[in-house]
Amino acid sequence: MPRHNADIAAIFEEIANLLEIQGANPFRIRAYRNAARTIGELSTEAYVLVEKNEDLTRFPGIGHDLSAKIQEIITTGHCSLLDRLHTELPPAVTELLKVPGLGPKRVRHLYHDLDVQTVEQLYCAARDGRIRALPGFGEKTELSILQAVETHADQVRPKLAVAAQYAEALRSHLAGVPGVIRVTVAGSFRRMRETVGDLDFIVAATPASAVMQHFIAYDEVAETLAVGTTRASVILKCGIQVDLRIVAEDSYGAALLYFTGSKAHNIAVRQIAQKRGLKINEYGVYRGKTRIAGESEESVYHAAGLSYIPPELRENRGEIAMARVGSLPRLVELGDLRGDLHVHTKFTNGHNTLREMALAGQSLGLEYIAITDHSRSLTVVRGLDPQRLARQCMEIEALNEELKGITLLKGIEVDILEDGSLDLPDHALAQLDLVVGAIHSKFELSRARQTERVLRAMAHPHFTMLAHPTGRIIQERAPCDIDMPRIIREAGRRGCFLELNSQPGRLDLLDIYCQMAKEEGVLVSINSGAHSTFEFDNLRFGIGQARRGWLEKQDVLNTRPLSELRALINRTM
Ligand code: DGT
Ligand code: CA
Ligand code: CA
Repeated sequence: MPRHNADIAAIFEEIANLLEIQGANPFRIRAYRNAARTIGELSTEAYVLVEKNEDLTRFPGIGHDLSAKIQEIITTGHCSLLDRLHTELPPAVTELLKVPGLGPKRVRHLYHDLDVQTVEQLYCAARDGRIRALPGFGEKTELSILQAVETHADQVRPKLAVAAQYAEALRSHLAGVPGVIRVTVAGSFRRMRETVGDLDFIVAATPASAVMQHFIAYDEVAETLAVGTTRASVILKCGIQVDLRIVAEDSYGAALLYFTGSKAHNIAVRQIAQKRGLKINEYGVYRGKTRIAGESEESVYHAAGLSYIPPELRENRGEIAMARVGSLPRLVELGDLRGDLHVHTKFTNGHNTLREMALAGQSLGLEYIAITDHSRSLTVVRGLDPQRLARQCMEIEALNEELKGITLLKGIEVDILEDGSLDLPDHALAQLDLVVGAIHSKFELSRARQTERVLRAMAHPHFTMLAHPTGRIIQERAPCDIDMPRIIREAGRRGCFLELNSQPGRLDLLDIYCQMAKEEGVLVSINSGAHSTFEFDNLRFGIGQARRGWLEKQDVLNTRPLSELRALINRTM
């Protein structure tokens, strides 16, 4: 069983952490962190690339040494460097780094001075007052460690895109078992929540099928928590729990509906059915003892007098009332997208050339992509100054002359500076088809100042779209404190747009704000923010978030054909 990208990234990340705790050379540590990021963001599995004999060193930050390590992990499942580090430091110490406020230096002290190796030991040491005496800690730090450990427990939900790697592999494993008729990953995964607690598999199989044995014997299973004839729970090696339910074919719909949830949605549907004298459970819909529905989800909803409700809407946020009167939205689909309005290239921190990105977009069936590299104040990625931007524009024009079937739009992801001004002069912005503004610094400003900052940027006559509007990174950085309802209204007034960035760690605009944008008539652009040709694939996660936000095709800017798009982004103010 080959290792997934998320596994490889996790190994590199762990190496970086262990090296950091050991006080190794910072360049060496950074090399592993960069490699973890590169591999983690690839949407094509590295083992597929290796099978095709693709040269991994063409990815930035992957030299011969790291490429060899990737191959080692793929073929053996191990990394000898990590194995060696584990003999020098207990693996659990890296867990300590996840506790907010603990960096490698502090972890080094905790380990060497107090022999603290696990989060539990950390908790005990803090509670016993042993930590305050360590150099660089003190009583206040001890208290905040105690509080951090107490809240640490709910930080472990994997991101949807990470869960997807494991879910899809296990899904095809089970689908190949003789006697298996259908397999669906239900639960929050099917509802496309941005993180998932566990994976809920529903399998329809013939009575003779050995699907349960195949599930337990799956070689990514680390531990079996419970196993019966129709249900089981296991923990995968990556730490994700999987619950399995095996059902008869004629109960498949009822089981799927039940285990897709959400719980609040299920309860509300059941109450409606009760008023019609019906009982719904995971086996079907019953009037008295007679089963009247259950083979498909549609049949269950119809029995309750509801139209079919797509999984992403099943959060009891008003979808049931709409299904009753048959006026649910027709949610946007991946195939509706005509273009992508946020794409990076080698000019800054992207991995591919303009041409490579254009061809990749075209092969996905896109009609246009906007090139939006970073602006100069982001020096770490060599952000564009006016001269380099002008050069990029010339290259884009030349490519547009040459390429058929795909159009590159000239854009920029311009930094919104602390005072709300844009990071490039007007004459540089004026030559562009669109200006995507984004915050990459000063996330901690007060609500009033942060809101003013963005409003001022949007008031700029060349401003087209606000990228990843809240700035949150899942489990890393909270959304910045900003008056989103006001930003959304102002975008509507000024004819600006909001991005829904599809990167798995962003998924920003958040679903609730998508709904708000829709109500205000502000179009949302579902963009990949791709840094390589492989990241266009992330658009499906952006689509998931948009669907959770009730967006329809007409609510999404980049479902428009190019000619209509041009009219919309051409601000005449
Ligand atoms: P997660 O795993 O925390 O991301 O969220 P879910 O929604 O996948 O929750 P999970 O795995 O606990 O259960 C899967 C579905 O099973 C859930 O969405 C609804 C259904 N379910 C679980 N427990 C109950 C329950 O006590 N009552 C009802 N009505 N449904 C339940
Ligand atoms: Ca679940
Ligand atoms: Ca579950």
